[in-house]
Amino acid sequence: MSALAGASALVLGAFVGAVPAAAAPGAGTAGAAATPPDISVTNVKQHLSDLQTIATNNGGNRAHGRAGYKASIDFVKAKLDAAGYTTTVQQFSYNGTTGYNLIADWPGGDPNQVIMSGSHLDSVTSGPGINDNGSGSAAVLETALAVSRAQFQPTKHLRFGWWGAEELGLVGSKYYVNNLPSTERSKIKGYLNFDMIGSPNPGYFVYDDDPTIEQTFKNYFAGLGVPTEIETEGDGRSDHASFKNVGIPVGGLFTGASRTKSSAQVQKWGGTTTSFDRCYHSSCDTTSNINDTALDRNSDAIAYAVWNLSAGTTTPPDGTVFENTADVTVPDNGAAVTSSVTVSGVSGNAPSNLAVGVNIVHTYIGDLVVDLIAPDGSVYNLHNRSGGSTDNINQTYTVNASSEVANGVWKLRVQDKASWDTGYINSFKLTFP
Ligand code: DTR
Ligand code: ZN
Ligand code: ZN
Repeated sequence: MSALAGASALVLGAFVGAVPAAAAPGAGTAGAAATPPDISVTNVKQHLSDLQTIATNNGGNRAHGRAGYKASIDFVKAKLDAAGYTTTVQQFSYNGTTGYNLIADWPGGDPNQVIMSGSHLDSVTSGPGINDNGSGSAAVLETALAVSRAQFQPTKHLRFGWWGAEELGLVGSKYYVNNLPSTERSKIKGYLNFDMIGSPNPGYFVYDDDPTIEQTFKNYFAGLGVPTEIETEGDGRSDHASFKNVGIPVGGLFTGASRTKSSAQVQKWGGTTTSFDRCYHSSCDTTSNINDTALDRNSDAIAYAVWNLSAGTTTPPDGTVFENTADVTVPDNGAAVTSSVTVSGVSGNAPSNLAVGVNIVHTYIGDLVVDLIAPDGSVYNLHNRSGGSTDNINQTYTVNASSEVANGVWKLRVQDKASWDTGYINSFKLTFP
């Protein structure tokens, strides 16, 4: 049995979720939020092609109770077993037929802090369900495989799920949650849902549920320069509702279904003022019903969220630190310049004692005005032309930022407002105690 071969089990309805004790094999990247890898859209599309073949070979669909669904479960499970996951197939019965959930645990991480990502794997009976929801299933699969390839060992425990019978009313995910003892439910610190993330005429929607998860996804798309909108029709419309209903923080991404893209949205995202997915729940929901750019961006967003949200809240002794050490020249008697840090994975608001580390190299600090700018644009003045000919500012300011949401882009703004002396921002650091 190779070091990577995973253990697996067929569970007939007991709860699923005990965290395997053994650590993942290999050295891996322990603890901090190492940079997530790029998720290969080529690999994701290969999974979609395989799911298409499964549907074609099994009556044209992958619906609950049909051969194509069980073949889809077996396909995903085989890849995860080979990648070192501990997989469990959970059976349930609905409409007189057997349904299946697939749960995959990545060995290691804090068993009391679980970050779970999931997608429904079933299609409707009228077609192969490649966007709905091969797209989410394939992207989550490829992210899980990327975790294995990286031998990623985050602070928190990673779990992945593929749900049965979502199209019949979130049946599989409800069964999973309802069979989790409350002690196990409380260990799930976040559930990320991905249902239709490759729509041919895509929008970029972020679920407006848990603020930390929402901000994490928004940070990712902000980094791409891609505008997002809040998902307004999502409540209750997919598997995240099963988790939200028992108090588990949820979030997710969506590129749209049968609703029509507005002209304002066309301005924002391109495409046409037609439905986001004209093949929603139709036989034409095939591999040609996918926008590769949307699939690629959302696949990378999944990896970004998994890597960042699993970094852990076990605050290091000196607090959770976000720092930018890039030098930024401050023009003499000129325009203001900024240094930014993106805060993510910190729940709720910033503290009343936010530590703001400022290091500015300058030969006359009496020229300088220095401000902290919160993500919502609020200005906190740190230094206002005092100090005369003193050299350099190297100081930690304590700011009461308790009215500010912690996650988002924070900026240090510096302006030189008198002639003859110059300098640069050497570093900007925020410490959340
Ligand atoms: N219910 C999903 C598709 C769907 C429709 N609206 C939303 C909003 C958010 C996520 C998913 C959806 C399905 O048909 O599988
Ligand atoms: Zn559907
Ligand atoms: Zn769906």
